[in-house]
Amino acid sequence: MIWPISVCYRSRSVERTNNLFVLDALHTPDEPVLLRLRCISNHSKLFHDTICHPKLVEIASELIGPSIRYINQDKVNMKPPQSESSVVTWHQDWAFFPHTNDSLVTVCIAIDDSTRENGCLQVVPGSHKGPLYSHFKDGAFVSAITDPAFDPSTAVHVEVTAGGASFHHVLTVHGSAPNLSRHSRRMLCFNYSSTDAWPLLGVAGHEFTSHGPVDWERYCSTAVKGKASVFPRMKALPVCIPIPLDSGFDIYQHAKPSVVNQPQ
Ligand SMILES: O=C(O)CCC(=O)C(=O)O
Repeated sequence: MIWPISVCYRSRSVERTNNLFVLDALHTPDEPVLLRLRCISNHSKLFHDTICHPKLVEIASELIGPSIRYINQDKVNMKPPQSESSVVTWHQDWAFFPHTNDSLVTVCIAIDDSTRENGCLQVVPGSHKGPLYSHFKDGAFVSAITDPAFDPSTAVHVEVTAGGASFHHVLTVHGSAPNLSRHSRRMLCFNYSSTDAWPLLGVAGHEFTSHGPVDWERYCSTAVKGKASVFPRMKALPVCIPIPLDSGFDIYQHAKPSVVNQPQ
């Protein structure tokens, strides 16, 4: 895969995390250190084509149904070598983007070999059956499970060689440990939903917001297979609305023991 060097290069002029770049605390203009590229498909045709790739779409379709769209939440997660700050705390994607039903799947594609040593994805098998754990602390959404009843002891490591992919359900509890190895760990994350799963927070647009108006054109522009639908399928499931966001909303910035156990 060709790396979007021109996109990354732009991070040199950025001093704070923004809608595109999540910066590591060590980031400087001379030595950029990025933790995440947000909504990269809006900035790079290569990534947009990847999200629409027929093979990926076909597998997603086998899992969630014949008509699917992607959610504008795609990203490249990057764990620099020997970086304590690259923990992704335990969470369920469903807490971030509730829909009218849970026919949603996340695909993670390894750009580098993803191993225990460099902080590969970890998932809790069976957690897709629920419950939805609380991601709130002191009345604010903190992007991490805070529920003291949550027990990560059955989590498994998902080691994937470069170019390989793993798929997990939107309710699956997952996270990842810091990269303590000497090699970087980069991974693409895409989210697909059935077109009859309507987002409760609106249809996010190309400008990347997690909440947006219900806009038919936006909705259709993210369809990758089958038919769009204006008849949401409803399923009785626990949901939460992820507001108010804790200031500095980002999954990495809560990687501190005061929030919850972290992936080891
Ligand atoms: O990068 C990882 O290890 C996990 C990514 C993830 O779960 C997320 O970004 O929501």
